[in-house]
Amino acid sequence: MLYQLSYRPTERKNCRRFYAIPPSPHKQKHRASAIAAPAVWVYHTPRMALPHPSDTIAAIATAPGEGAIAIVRLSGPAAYSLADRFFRCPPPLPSARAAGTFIHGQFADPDSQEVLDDALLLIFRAPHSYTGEDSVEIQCHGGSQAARRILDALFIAGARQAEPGEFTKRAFLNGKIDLTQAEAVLDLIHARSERSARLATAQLEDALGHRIRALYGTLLAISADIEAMLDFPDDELPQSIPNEIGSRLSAVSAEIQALLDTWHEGHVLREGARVVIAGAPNVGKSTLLNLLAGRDRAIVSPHPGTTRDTIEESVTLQGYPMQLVDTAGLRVAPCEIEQEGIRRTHRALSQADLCLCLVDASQDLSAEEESFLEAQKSQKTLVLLNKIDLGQKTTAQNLSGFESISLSLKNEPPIDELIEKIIQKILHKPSGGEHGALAISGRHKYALLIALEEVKNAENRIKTGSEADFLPAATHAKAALEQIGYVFGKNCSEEMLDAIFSRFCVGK
Ligand SMILES: Nc1nc2c(ncn2[C@@H]2O[C@H](COP(=O)(O)OP(=O)(O)OP(=O)(O)O)[C@@H](O)[C@H]2O)c(=O)[nH]1
Ligand SMILES: [Mg+2]
Repeated sequence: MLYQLSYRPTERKNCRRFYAIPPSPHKQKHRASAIAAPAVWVYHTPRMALPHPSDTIAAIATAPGEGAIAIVRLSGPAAYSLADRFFRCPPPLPSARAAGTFIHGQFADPDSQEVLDDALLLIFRAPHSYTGEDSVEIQCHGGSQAARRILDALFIAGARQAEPGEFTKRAFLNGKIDLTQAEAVLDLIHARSERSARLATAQLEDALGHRIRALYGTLLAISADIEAMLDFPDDELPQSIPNEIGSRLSAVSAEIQALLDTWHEGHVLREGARVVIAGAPNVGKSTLLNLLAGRDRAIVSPHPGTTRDTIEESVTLQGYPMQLVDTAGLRVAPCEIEQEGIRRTHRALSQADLCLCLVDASQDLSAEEESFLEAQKSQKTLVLLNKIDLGQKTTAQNLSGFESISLSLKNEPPIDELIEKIIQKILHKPSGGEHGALAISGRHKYALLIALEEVKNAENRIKTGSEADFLPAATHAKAALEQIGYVFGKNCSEEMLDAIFSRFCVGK
């Protein structure tokens, strides 16, 4: 029931407005005119119970190894009492200090009086902390011992080792961030390029969550209006209402599709793209790998069959992380080693986000090249017509159905144009298309694909204008809402959250 969603007028900052039809069953005329009238505010973040709300958790937040400082995090109801017990400093006690205060002192065992380290203590007060709970951070000397000893002392005094991602999970469960923002924390830690980091930061700033929650709010309002239509006697419902709701559902589909279109970019920025360089022997594959890698990674020689194994190289092209894979030339191979290399080429091609198919354009296409290109028609492929300094017998006209670039990798190749084309092909972007500041992940894509299907089903039902179709339409709209809710973390199961947060490191 819509009106049972939690209503928190005092926390409007965290609320989203949505529209619904008033619930009175006796005022049908009023209800018809009230479609799209403002009704209630819905709190957008989940209010699940913490798995162990009384636990105070602790962990080392800095990476293992030698470094200038290490940080121990402590969060939960006993954070201040533990700080008071262990941290020796001039009065007042840490618990009496203001939030945001840094205190210099000594972390010492209160029983043995042994000083474990000279340290700084930083105070955070609920709800204005990372987790939303009372927390402290202890900055001690780096290396393997100081932080470990402090942590062990906290464990003996009753704190518990934090699970991977538990600080961020608490932030999510306490309503500090939504699930897209929690995932952005992980994206930022794993960012492989500046562009990946920029995407993660934008998501952390709520760019994606804001849009998804707006979508949820819009669909929630539509869903409420479909429910209200169910109470109308068939002959009294003006056809304009199903038509209007159908158009609003169509706008929701378009918004979901627009979000789905950002997946390619998100996939490349998060996981990197696999770009496989393939073609006949001696066409210049290794030359291309070396050019894009900016170093002599693979052996280049005029002897066909030089590269026999796959050779991988990580590069970042215009901020997009990529794994380049040079391969053995495709031909009927004379020896077993080369045959195995060609098998590996086919395996690499089956996992590729893009195939760069090189052709010696100074020659006609061979029968093998034609059949290889035929097989590549269903894959994302960019053909590079190389060696045009030696003349050009194969041109773009010989390659119907493929995008191609004519070049000479030996003589001032148009490297910027080539890289731009590679990125366009991988991202599914038209020439000159903008690269967005928002991109969904595989998890979001999965939920949004189901949501899109459900919204389209709801739209098809509503547009019939038949009363018998309204209930199925309402069911489809609800199913879509559930999926969109999963994206920002509404009503997620404990298993779903565990699967997400277990990918975090301990201390985050
Ligand atoms: N003239 C000319 N020669 C080129 C060009 N690109 C590459 N080559 C030469 O072609 C030969 C083969 O180049 P590679 O990069 O080893 O070719 P490959 O496709 O990796 O060959 P395999 O590993 O044997 O399959 C080398 O002598 C290169 O210098 C080009 O644009 N023009
Ligand atoms: Mg080679």
